Amino acid sequence: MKTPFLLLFLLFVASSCFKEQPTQVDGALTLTLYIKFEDSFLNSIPVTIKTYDYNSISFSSITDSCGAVFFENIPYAEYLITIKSTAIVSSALNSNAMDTVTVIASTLITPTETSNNENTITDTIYTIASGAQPGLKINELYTVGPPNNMFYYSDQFFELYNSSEDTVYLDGMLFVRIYEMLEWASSIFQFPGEPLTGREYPVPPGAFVVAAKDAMDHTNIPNFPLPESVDLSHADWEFKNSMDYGDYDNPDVPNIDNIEVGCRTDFGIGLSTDVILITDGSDVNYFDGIAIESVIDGVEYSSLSTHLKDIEKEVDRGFGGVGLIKYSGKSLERVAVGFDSNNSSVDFEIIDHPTPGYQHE
Ligand SMILES: [Ca+2]
Ligand SMILES: [Ca+2]
Ligand SMILES: [Ca+2]
Ligand SMILES: [Ca+2]
Repeated sequence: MKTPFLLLFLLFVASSCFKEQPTQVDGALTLTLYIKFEDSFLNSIPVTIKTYDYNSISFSSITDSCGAVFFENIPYAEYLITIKSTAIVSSALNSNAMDTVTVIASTLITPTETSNNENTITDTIYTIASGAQPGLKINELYTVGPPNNMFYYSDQFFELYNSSEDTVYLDGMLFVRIYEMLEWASSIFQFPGEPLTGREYPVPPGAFVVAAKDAMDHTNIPNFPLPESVDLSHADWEFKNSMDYGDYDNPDVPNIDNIEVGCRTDFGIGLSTDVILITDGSDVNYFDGIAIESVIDGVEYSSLSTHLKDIEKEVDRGFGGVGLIKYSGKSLERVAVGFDSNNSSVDFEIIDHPTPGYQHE
């Protein structure tokens, strides 16, 4: 009857050796992380750290009232810090108010031999609003129409930009115009191809995509000169409702088509106030609203500073375009190409002339 006890004893020694080995060999690490969003430290935020150096060990903790989280005596290794949590942050529109947003972070921390002798690391992790991470962005919205006295605005277009390091695919993606909040879409057009899995319509990193309402040269319409309009005859895409027989169709430019049952009009774009989304197309059932998980980017704009938001703050914390004037020929573009903090109040500026396919200076 001695053997089982010996076996258990040996198992115990073996397992405890295995657990202790990493710290004995490479030393221990103490990690102190301060978690911030913009200027504020975030309390009560779960933080997970994970290393692949020792069979995927992970640790989790929650920030204290100072926004700090501590990991003591963990194996000396490189750690991936991940955060995804709702947080109460200062409102983008009213300095006296607070908003609830989802904040995210994903950062690698690598201890270096020069860190210091005690193997302690103190660092600050800056979270961003979910939706602000690199990806396909609505980079420019040209909505107001050119200077003219005929109420002409068919030269509207959107410009997308891929700010990520990966090719993205437009297959099956949606352009959605929102009437009020995600539950109420008022125009919904779809790129051809299979959502999520299609690979027909690539957008390489750093590439622009111009989606015109009508892909024609709007500066050169017979008997209707609009020199301050824009030539969109070489746009990458055009909105074309196949049930709207009067909707212009450039045969050389592929179409983004309406999917709303019974809709027979072109994609609707408000001149000086609206909400425009691009989604991954995984939710095409618009009757019960647009699933927020499917939203890739969303921009709200309004010419009026007193405007009340028409989209959830998880999509856009603010709105751009204050001061936009109808038929002024001006455009709304991100302050720097692809720059997105999920707050269009600071992400966008009004520019004097549209810049389809490139970023303004
Ligand atoms: Ca059209
Ligand atoms: Ca066409
Ligand atoms: Ca965004
Ligand atoms: Ca542009």
